[in-house]
Amino acid sequence: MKERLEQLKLEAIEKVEAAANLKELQDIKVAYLGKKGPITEVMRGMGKLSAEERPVVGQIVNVVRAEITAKLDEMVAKFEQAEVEAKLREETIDVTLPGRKVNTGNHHPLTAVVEEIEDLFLGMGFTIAEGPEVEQDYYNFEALNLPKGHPARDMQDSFYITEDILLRTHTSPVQARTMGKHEGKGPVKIICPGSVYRRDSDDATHSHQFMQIEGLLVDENVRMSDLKGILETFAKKMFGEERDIRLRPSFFPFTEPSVEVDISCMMCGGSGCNVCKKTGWIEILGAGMVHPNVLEMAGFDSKKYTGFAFGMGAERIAMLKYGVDDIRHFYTNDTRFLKQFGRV
Ligand code: 2NL
Repeated sequence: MKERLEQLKLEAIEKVEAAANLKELQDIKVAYLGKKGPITEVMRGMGKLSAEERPVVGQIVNVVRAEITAKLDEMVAKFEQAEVEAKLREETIDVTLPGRKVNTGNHHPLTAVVEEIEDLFLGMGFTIAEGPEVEQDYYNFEALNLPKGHPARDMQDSFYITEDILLRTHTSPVQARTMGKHEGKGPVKIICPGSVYRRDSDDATHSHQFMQIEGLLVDENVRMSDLKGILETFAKKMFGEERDIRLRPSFFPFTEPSVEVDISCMMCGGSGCNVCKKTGWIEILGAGMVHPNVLEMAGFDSKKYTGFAFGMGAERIAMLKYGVDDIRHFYTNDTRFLKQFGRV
């Protein structure tokens, strides 16, 4: 019996040493030390032994069990250690690898320019007013001293929806509506940015849809010199402190007198180049004193109140500021163009 136990022990230890993984070790444990294993069987047969033999064999069984268990534990620990090491190797992070760049968007250049202009006028005490893009004929034309039959409201030039409703051709109707809300009391001091629509063929300098920014100041004692001061500040802030402005006589139905406003060329400083067509000056906007008819139709007493107004195309300002040579770039969404304006 003693030999049988020694034999079993050697056999078990040999198998434990040859085991390839934790699962095999578990199987060996069950096979040799389990209830149905050979060692348990030997113990069951101990009843047949004599009283002298019993403790001797019992002792041997305990030693054999202890030795097999020790060997098993040793091997389990070895496999577990190997498993941890493999896992660590697999999950190594190389912190020196370069990071992956996140694609970030940026403002559309037109949005950036409109916001810059808004901020500038907000800083001078103006507020921002908005209104509908689908507008009534009355606010788009009539209230701006453009009565029926006026050449500027030709069907050819506007997108009409019904006889009485059209896509606004300028943002002036927003100003007419805002003045109306003031019930004849000043001051009104607003800028109106927004999309406008004109039935026109698109080319490098014309777009059937564009962004207009208009400004309006109505109060007692508003004079042309106030307009000039505001526009000079705008020009310098937008195109550089070295800029000068000049006003040339012009005509708009809603202002009298009307002017065209030029800035000294920011390319050549005024000496003459291709951008300013050798004149030293670049036109940036139109303006004037609000026509008395417009004030009266909006409910203001034109003997008591005067006002100035101006209007500019945001695309034109952006083109001059960033040297863009074709207005269509703003609307064709070529990312090669748009990406150049990150963080403006
Ligand atoms: C231009 C010129 C201009 C105005 C817009 C205006 C508005 C009211 C009353 C009087 Cl409610 N005037 N707006 C005045 C002068 C010029 O725009 O070239 N825009 C692109």
